[in-house]
Amino acid sequence: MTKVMNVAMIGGGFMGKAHAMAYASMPMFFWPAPAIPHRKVVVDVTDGAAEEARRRFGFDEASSDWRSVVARPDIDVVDICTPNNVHAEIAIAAAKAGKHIICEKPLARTVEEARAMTEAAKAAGIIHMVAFNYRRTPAVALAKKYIEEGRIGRILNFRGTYLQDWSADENGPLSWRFQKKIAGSGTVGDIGTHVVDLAHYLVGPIAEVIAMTKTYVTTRPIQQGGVDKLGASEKSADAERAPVDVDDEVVSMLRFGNGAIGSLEATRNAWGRNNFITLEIHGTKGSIHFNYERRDELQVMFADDPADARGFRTVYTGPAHPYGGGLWPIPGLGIGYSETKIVECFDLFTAIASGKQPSPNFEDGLLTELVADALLRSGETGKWERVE
Ligand code: 4PW
Repeated sequence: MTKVMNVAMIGGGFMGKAHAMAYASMPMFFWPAPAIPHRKVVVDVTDGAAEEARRRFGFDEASSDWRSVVARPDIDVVDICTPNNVHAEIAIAAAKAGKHIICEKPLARTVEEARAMTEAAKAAGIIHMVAFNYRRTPAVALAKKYIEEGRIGRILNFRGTYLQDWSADENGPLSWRFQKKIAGSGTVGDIGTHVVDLAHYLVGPIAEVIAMTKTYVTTRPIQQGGVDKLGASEKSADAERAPVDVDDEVVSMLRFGNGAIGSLEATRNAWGRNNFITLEIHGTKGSIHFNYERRDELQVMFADDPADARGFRTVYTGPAHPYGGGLWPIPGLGIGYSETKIVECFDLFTAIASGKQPSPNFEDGLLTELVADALLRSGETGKWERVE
């Protein structure tokens, strides 16, 4: 009989929605499932918000007290879907209580917090995961497979971008994502870290970076109401404004430990770009290109194709590709954001069932934080900074 495991989800906002859908759907896709996640308790900041999340997301119970919930003996997995400022405190308490943990990205606000979380998780011997979901897109996992098989040879260059426009409007409110004390950093932590995770997954550890960081919108209207809706939040040119103390954009060059070079750009101020994660990887025997806005597709070029047939071809991911057995039966039916979260959930419970750490786990999340820290430092110094 497949084991049922009780989940306590802390945070019932945007990520809570994505994770709750994954808990419900994962066994419908991946069967037999490694375990059946049971939506036991959802926690939010007030009793009212928690109760609303309970009804909406299908949990048995609601609570506004995460401390008592993570200590409950009937909870197997703690899922941290909160803003970044409480990741460390919740994760360390959950680890001490012996719970498996999935934590939304970035792992923490600072390297120090990420290190403390990693040490607590390792000391507790629990399974831990950071929710960098984009590497779970089947086309990205297929790129990884081609690279591991040597199909594009030795990697020479990685170009990664993550471009959005939801913060380009200067009257978008000063949500937690623009406050260093809550978010840790701006674009670098929020979306740049996704590119770092993809670079580490596909190429290997980044050893050194040089970066420019820039804050374009230096004050924003104070947010009315507590809910962060990214670009869909209400805008008000007349509201009182307060300073933004995080970066809007990062443009950088990378040196990888294995000798590859590359670049990373991330911004939330690029009008017309939505979830424009692009990867282009050049190797000695071919190239790979991926654009998340066309996430069913992987563009590949193999240099040993006959000269008259050389060029990028489009592979539509489906049953023949990573995770294909659990997802949809023919290529092109459509991979979405939800599917990446369902695959993430499958990998988490597979790790719990097997006792083998998944990737990215907290150690990988800490490495990503070290790169984020180097990018921010280089943005200040204008010099190459080592990832220490
Ligand atoms: O992690 C990212 C965010 O914080 C995301 O995947 C997209 O951009 C959605 O919200 C923000």
